[in-house]
Amino acid sequence: MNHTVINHALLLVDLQNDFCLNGALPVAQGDVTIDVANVAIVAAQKAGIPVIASQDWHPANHLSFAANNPDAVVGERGELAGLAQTWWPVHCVQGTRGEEFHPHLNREAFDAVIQKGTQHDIDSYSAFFDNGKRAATTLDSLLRQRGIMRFTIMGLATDYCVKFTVLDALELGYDVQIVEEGCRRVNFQPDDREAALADMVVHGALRIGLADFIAVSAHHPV
Ligand code: VGL
Ligand code: ZN
Repeated sequence: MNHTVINHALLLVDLQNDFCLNGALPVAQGDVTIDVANVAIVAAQKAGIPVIASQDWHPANHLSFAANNPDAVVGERGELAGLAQTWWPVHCVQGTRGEEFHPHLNREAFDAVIQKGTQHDIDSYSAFFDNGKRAATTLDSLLRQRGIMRFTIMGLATDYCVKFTVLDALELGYDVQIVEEGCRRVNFQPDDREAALADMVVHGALRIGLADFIAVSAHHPV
């Protein structure tokens, strides 16, 4: 039989303290995603699938923080860098506990960490580009160097960083699978509800379960 080998990666989005219980920008049930990620990591390691994590990593003066803008209110929308911007509480500030990966997450398993949101004057939801697509992270080149055009993704939050990462990936030609139970929503705006997952699927992503990833990875050539 003639097998076409397509290299695969596991991409874990922003599994950091500030998006979990008692964090600065807690996502409801965000902690559940840590356990899901740890199970997926075991399956990935068995299959030789690299584990890549993104990390929201802002300087203290980041202008997406409501506190750094006169009149900005957390959860409301304004404009930043000529783009629509939701104002956030101060979160994931470099050098703080909030920016660190959740203590239960098996971070020793990470092959690479992609930091984003480091430019103070523009936000960056996607792990590929900032929101204005002015600058790219190293994620695309890292994946291409390894011949990886397919990845399974999960993390926080479904309606922001997962969604924007997935939409960029699809545009860049990646084959993307989303582990539904490994994602949770911020849901700040009422229209964020089901829209995020539906958007990703409409653009070509596949919704899968953790069990599907485990089954598929078992057949991945090491
Ligand atoms: C995120 C809002 C602000 C995320 C990051 O990781 O989804 N959301 N910064
Ligand atoms: Zn952020």
